[in-house]
Amino acid sequence: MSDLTITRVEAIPYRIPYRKPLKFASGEVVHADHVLVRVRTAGGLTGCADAPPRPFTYGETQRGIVAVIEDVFAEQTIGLDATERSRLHARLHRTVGNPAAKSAVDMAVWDVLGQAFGQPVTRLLGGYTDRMRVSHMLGFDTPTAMAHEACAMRDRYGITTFKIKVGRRPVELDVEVVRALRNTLGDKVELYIDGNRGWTASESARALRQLADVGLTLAEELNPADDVLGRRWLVEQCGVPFVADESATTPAEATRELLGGSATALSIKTARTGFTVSDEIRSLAEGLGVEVVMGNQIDGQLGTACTVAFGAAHRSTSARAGELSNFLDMSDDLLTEPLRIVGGELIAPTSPGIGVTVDMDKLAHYRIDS
Ligand code: MUC
Ligand code: MG
Repeated sequence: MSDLTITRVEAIPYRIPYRKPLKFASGEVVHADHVLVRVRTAGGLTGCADAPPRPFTYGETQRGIVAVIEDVFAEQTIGLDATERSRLHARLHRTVGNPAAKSAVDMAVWDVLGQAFGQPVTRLLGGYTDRMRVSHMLGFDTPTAMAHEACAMRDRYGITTFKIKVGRRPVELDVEVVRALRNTLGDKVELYIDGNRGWTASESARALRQLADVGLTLAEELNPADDVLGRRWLVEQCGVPFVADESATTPAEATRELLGGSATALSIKTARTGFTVSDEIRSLAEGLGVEVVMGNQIDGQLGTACTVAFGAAHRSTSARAGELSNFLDMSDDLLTEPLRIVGGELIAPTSPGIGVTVDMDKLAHYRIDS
C-alpha cells in the first residue's frame, strides 16, 4: 500500500436552497440537492468533488447517486492508487449511466493527485491560461426581470456574455425576451440561446428566423436530438454553431451527433464527464474542428471551480466564455473562501488540487444524512 492508495470513498448528500430558482424548458432547480464526494488516501489526503443530480437530463437522483457510489463505485475505487486513473475509469465505466456520480469520483481523485504533486489540477490538466471569461445563464422570467438580472450581472461582476433559456410556447414569448435583452444591453454583449429540447424543429426554425437580426452567437439543444431528421434539418439552416449539450454526454454520443449532422459544436460539463472524459471530448472536438463551450450543470462553487480548472487548462475550452456564475443564485455554499468573479472573469484556483476547501461547519449544517 502506498500513501496514494485510496482507502475510503464517501457520498454525502446535502441541501442548500436557491435564493432564486432557475427555470428552463426541461425542469427547475429550487434547492441544490447535491452530493459531496470525498476520497481519502492512506497518506491522509482527502479529495473532494460535487455531484449535482439532474433527473430531467440524466435520470440521476440524489439518493441514487449516494447509492451507486456506496454500493458500486466505492468498492471499485478503494485499493487503487490515485495515479491509476485509467484503471479507475475502466472500472467505473463497467456501470452504464450515472454520469454525475462517476464524474465526482473521477474529479475527487484528480484533487488528491494535485495535492500529492503540490500542483493545481488546472496545471496538471493542461495549464494553458489561468482564467476564463464568464457567461451567465438567465432562467425563465419576464423580459423585464431577465433584462434586469443581466444588467445587475454586468454592473456588479462585469459579465458581458449571457446564455438565455428559451423553449417556451409560443416561441414569441422567448423571442420577446431576447429582443428585450439586446435592446437593454446594446451591441457590446454576447447573447446565445439554449432550448433544453423545448421546441420542435419548426418552432425552433421560426424563432431563429424572427431573431435573425439580433446577432446570436450560438444555439443550443433547441429541439430534441431524437427528432433525428427534424434536428438535421434545423442544424442545416442555423446560421450559428448549434451546440449539443444533453444529447452529447459521452464521446460516442458527441461523435454520433456531430457526424450525423445534429450539432456543430459541443458543450463540455465537468459535472457529467469529470476531468478524464471531458478531456476525451475536448480532443475529439479539436480533432473534428468544432468549437466547445464550458457548460454549467447548475453547479455550486465546488463544481464551478472544477469547470474553470478544466476550461482554463486548454486553448479550445477557454476560447469562449464559460458558464461559471450560477452559484451566485444560491443562498449559501460549502467553501471556506467564496469564488470571486471580477471584471467578467474567474481565475482558476491556484492551490494544489482543485484548489478549494470545504468548510466543515457548513457541511455539518447542510448535510442531510446526519
Ligand atoms: C444547460 O445548459 O442546459 C439545465 C439543466 C442542466 O442539467 O444544465 C442546465 C443548463
Ligand atoms: Mg444546455
